Amino acid sequence: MAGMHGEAYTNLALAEADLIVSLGSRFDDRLTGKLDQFGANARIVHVDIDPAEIDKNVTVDAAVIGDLKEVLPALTPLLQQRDRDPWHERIQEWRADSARRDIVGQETDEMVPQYVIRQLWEATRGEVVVVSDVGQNQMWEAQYFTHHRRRGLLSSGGLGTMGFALPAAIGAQMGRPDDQVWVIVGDGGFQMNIQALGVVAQERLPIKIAVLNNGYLGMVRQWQQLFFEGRYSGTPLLGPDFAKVAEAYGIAAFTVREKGDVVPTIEQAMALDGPALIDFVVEQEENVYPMVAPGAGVDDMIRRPQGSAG
Ligand SMILES: Cc1ncc(C[n+]2csc(CCOP(=O)(O)OP(=O)(O)O)c2C)c(N)n1
Repeated sequence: MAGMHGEAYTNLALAEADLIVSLGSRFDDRLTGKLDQFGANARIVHVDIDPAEIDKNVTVDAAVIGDLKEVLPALTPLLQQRDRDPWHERIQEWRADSARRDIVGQETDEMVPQYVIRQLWEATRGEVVVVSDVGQNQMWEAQYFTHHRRRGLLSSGGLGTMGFALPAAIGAQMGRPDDQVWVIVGDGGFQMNIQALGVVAQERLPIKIAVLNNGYLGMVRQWQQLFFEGRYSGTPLLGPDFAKVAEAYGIAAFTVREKGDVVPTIEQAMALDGPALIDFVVEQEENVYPMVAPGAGVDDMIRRPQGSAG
């Protein structure tokens, strides 16, 4: 992932690349950062099925309009093999700082949300369909859950619509009845479509729901903390007892407050035949890093403060 919450090495590579080939991206502000700095050292090739996307945000050097299924097989035979080892080595060096994904949360007893997601990945080995919502939970899912299966992740990437995850998971579970479907959602987004638990119960869909409950509209709180001097206006969130709500629908539910209970509870939920909800009451003020501040260049990233838990 590149852009505002992309990996540092991806953004550094974008900033230094001499050629950027974009396959179906609309170059929105969350990817480009400061527009006039984006791809400043690069020629840009833009492949897109929709001609209206070309030169909309970023002026490109070459555009190809078409379906990738046709464009890629036509273009790839024309490419010449070249030695790019030095460039790849450079990227590997930049990449070193993302290695902490494997050890996240080990230095602390606090239950940080990144740890919960990493444990979900470990427990499922990624052999599930994940449906993430919108906000910090969505960014951490992208950073800490490694996907190797086709169509293993559904997310509201374009419009970023909070409340997306639970209804989308209902569709995913109906379309893929043999797969385990996990929802990863914040306490804010979950409350936007919490009534869909009724459909889950009524249709007996075995969806597993992980609520990352930080008691805030976390993504907005993070902006308030970093760019608005900590004025938490409208972001603290009084939620219901999510486990009780789920139980009221006849759905098995757990509340996890201690780090040591994360793995056993995930395993318990996975072993159930029917749906299950886990309310992870996580550390409240964790942030997503790295972060490109709105309007900054993509290589100008705010890094995780030294010694912080996640
Ligand atoms: C329907 C809708 N309203 C508002 C927003 C703007 N927005 C983006 S993230 C976010 C906060 C999300 O909070 P929460 O669901 O608790 O998740 P967290 O960021 O804490 O993981 C908001 C309000 C949005 N994307 N969609």
